[in-house]
Amino acid sequence: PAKYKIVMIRHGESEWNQKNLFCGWFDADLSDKGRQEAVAAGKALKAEGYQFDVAHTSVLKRAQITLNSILKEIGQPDIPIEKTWRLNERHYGGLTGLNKAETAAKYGEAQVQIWRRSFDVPPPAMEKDHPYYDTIVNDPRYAADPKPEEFPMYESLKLTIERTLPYWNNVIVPQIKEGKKIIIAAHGNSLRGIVKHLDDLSDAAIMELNLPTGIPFVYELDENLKPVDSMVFLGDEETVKKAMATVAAQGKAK
Ligand code: DG2
Repeated sequence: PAKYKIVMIRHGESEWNQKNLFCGWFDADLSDKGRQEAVAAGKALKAEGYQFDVAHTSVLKRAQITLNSILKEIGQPDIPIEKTWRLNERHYGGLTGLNKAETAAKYGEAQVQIWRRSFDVPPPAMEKDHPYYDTIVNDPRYAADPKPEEFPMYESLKLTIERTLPYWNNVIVPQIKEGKKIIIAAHGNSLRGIVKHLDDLSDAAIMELNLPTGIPFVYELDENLKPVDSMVFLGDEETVKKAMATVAAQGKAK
């Protein structure tokens, strides 16, 4: 039987999602549509009576703004919010800032699919002359953490999971076991990492999963934190399917 419940959400559409650019650690804002998605997510959670004791998010504003807007809608703007780079989006390396469709036209859709969805093939590294290198590497929010030796210049999903799971295991799991009600607002690929872990998906199976922006999903877990119910979206099936297909199609050459 289910003992625990946890809610997760990928941030609403960002300005870079809208422009179809690889975003990674670039701190893009939400688009107007993304802001609306965040409000709608909050209303959907409110309608189902969700309340939380603590929230977890990344250090990137698209996730934080989404979370704040949800907490406002459900009337809980003041609960503790824990922010960590370990929930950041996967670092898209040298692809950061490139248009996904243009990249597919240039390198082929198959290559872009490998960069976006393969489990362990990383994107090319972000070199020092990359237009966003300084903005990201010298961002004061990373002054203490991650340490220079663990600061990524690129990440595959595998590498993303290796830095996200310690946070899940060491910070979130103990809170779940204390009975805390938790919401996580994060990113397409940091959440795919958590989903892969919880559902014990194979490296091949996780390639097929595209998380839609701004639609909350719920896990019900048993006492051993094994899912009793996985990824139940708070949205009608048709809308969720369409939103997932839209994300998948971002890697088409047009
Ligand atoms: C997107 C995900 O991340 O891209 O970095 O471009 O969730 O922060 O919008 P998010 C990005 P894909 O892996 O779906 O291409």
